[in-house]
Amino acid sequence: MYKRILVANRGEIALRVIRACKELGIETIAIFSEGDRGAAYLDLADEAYCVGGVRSNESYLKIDRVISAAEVGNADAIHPGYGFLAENAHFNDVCRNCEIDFIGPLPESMEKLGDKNTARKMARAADVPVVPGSDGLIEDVKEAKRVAAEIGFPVLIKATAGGGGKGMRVAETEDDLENALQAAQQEAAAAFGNAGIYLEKYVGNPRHVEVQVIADQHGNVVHLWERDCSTQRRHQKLIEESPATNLPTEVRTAICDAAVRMIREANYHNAGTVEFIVDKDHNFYFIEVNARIQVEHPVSELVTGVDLIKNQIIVAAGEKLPFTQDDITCEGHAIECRINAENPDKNFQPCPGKIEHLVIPGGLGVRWDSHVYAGYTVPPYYDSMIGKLLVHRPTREEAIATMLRCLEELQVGGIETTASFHKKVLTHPEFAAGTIDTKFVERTF
Ligand code: MV4
Repeated sequence: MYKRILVANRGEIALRVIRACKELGIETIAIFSEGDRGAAYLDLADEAYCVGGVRSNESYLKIDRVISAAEVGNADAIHPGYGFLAENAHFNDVCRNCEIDFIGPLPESMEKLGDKNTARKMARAADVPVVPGSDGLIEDVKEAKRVAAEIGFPVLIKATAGGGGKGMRVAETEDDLENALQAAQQEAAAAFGNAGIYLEKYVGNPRHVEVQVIADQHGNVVHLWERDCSTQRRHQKLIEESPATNLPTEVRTAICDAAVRMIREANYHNAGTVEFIVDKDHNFYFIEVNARIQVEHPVSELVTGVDLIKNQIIVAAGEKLPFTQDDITCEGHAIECRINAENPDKNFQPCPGKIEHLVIPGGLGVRWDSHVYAGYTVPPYYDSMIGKLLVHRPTREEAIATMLRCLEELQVGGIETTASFHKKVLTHPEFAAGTIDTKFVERTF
């Protein structure tokens, strides 16, 4: 097992990883930018090194500085958290060349999954349903027209280097196709340095259902059931829950089995997420693999009792998973609300600043994952999430009631947060009925 891990991240996920390491008896090295200097969670690490200026690309994204900190601190491994360098196959490869374990999949596996067209091909090979669409990348308008005529309009043009909703364009009719194609190609070239695009039939108002998996280096792949992340706004998730409500057990099992096949096909070792969209008839289609630990991983931890970060470290170190699929059951219902320093009444405008006063909810089945405290200043340079409020109760109804009680108790003085918005969602009849899809937020609020 590792002796020392460098945590190449900040905020709540850095704290989450430090906590897991402490419980495993592993020493930690934190890194911080000038924008995070003095943050209290840094004191929990055995060492902390400044890696540069406030901007991410001057600190957390600077590969040479992160590697230097790991060398100076004598780290055996680097935990990338989520965001920043977590899905950077080049960084992953640099770690390997420096003989520092990257806590994640092999660079080759990451590279293939990062290319959405390649991932789609792998899904097909694993007998995992994909949305009807092009066989590979689209070369020209003629080919786009041919494929679109075959699958029918509307179609969705997606960037192969995209993901998370970046670089997508809908074409409603054949007349839209040429412009949409050009726009998507230009956007993808500018954003990702890769103009490659492919085509899918557009699925209207889908649900977003993703499967948590974990795989070791000995061929063991286990799923930890699914999360529904349909409550999102402009591709930013707001609420996640498990299990997905109003989804028959046979469908849930079929999606989870498909996710395991995909992970085997990708020769993937790490915690990971296989993302699907689900239409109103419960047909499910593979979208992408997220080759990292995700923000919402605690939702699956609550319903299964599995510590994902500890097991992510265990499998990266080459040990076998300490459980099999038969050991995993999905018990009760878990909900997570992301608490962001944003003003929901001003178009979710970021609202950094000093937290003057803080009251954290508690009680049976309540979890608060956060690095903030009264007197902490939320810096303006990074993601606006200040904490994750989670509940785990026997039923969805009870989970909603407990979450509402917790949102009432939570007090974050001095800045605006998304807590007020969460109360509106959780008291909405459509949310209670569990008939939400990915258009719910923009349709309703
Ligand atoms: C789709 C789709 C409809 N049809 N693909 C957006 C993010 C990226 N991960 C995939 N996305 C979508 N792909 C087809 N063929 C609708 C979405 C989509 C979406 C998916 C999941 C969660 C939220 C979403 C919001 C808008 C669109």
